[in-house]
Amino acid sequence: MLIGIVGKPNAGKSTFFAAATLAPAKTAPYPFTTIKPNRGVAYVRIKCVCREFGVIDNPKNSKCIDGIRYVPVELLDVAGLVPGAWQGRGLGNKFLDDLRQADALIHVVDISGSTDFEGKSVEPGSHDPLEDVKFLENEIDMWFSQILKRNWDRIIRTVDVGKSGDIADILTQKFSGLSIERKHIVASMRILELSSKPSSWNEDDILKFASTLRKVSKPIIIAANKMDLPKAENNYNRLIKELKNYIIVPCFSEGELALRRAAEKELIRYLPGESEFEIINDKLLTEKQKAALKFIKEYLNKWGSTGIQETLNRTVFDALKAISVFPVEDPNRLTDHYGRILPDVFLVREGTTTREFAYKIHSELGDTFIHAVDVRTKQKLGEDHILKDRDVVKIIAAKGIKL
Ligand SMILES: Nc1nc2c(ncn2[C@@H]2O[C@H](COP(=O)(O)OP(=O)(O)OP(=O)(O)O)[C@@H](O)[C@H]2O)c(=O)[nH]1
Ligand SMILES: [Mg+2]
Repeated sequence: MLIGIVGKPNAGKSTFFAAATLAPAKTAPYPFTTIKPNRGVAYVRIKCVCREFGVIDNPKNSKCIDGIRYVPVELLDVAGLVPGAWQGRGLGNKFLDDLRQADALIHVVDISGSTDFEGKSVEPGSHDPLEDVKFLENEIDMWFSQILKRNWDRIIRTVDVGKSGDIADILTQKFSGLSIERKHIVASMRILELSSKPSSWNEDDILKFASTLRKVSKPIIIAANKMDLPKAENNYNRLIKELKNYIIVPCFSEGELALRRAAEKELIRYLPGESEFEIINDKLLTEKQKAALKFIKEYLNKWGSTGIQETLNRTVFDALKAISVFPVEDPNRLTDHYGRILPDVFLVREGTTTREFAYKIHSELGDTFIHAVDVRTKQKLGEDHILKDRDVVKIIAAKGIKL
């Protein structure tokens, strides 16, 4: 799963990225600090099944701390987006190109309103973050609609000739580089009740289709960042009222980054997503660090967490509707071929079947799939069986494939 971090310059995208991944990323209080995208691994938190089965696990593709599994997802931090990016303004097209493979987008918004559209510092509260939400969506909609408009005459002709499939096939081809599937195209056409003859679509239909396709294929969740600054709370309350159907998470990226770095240096004990931390040794801290930690503690008391972990989890589980599935080779000992207990957990989309899951583990396992076994009930599951969240399964295949 690849999640893109987007937003205007100076909103705190790289700070969010660095806090979530602990990968080095340059951050600075001016626009266009990031030019080349940063790619790194972050983790979503889920309740592991180890306690339920009463085992001590040996995770391979993830981590387990105190019965909580941290499952990897990839993050991509890209350059800031300015109005007109779809026409090439700022670092426009490059930014959009970098996002092609993303499954979902986290929109980092400066909720304190202390940066303008171009990311320049302004009086806190003087810029309206609601405008940022609208402009970002519009940029991506325009980018999608350009892909269509540029090719529209050819799309009409290809559909008329009828050799390359129907309109959904042809549009799927046009968007194939953007991690967009046929089902997204079909769903968008159905929502808008669009005709299967592109010659009858007008300009407005194309725009609406682009916008719906964007919503269906690349869900956006809003990280209301810089919540620690003045004016942020007012703006946040206004946004959740105005944007009722959006997922909006209050975030303090700078605070999370400070906590993660302090935990790495063993100055504090802190697990991402927790509502508290513990100072290991007061004497190792400078006065400045103590003051910063005091400020962060007050923030956590008020907001419950820094919001970074919640943003990641809600992107994966609410926006992308993923579920977690644990494959094992030995259904009694819950081990893989090497005797590791509950080694892996995979994030897959809701609706994934056992055979599709087998393909996700290994293409050969998918090709030679016979059936699966539900480890809890020992029931046999056919290839079309739809998996549930936290399922533990054994895949039986024709050839012995080592998990
Ligand atoms: N007060 C506060 N400042 C923050 C927070 N997150 C980021 N910042 C500051 O905002 C400024 C911009 O942060 P970056 O992470 O470089 O922003 P960006 O969106 O990656 O910017 P570009 O790469 O230029 O597009 C830096 O000075 C950060 O320290 C936050 O949660 N609170
Ligand atoms: Mg940046």
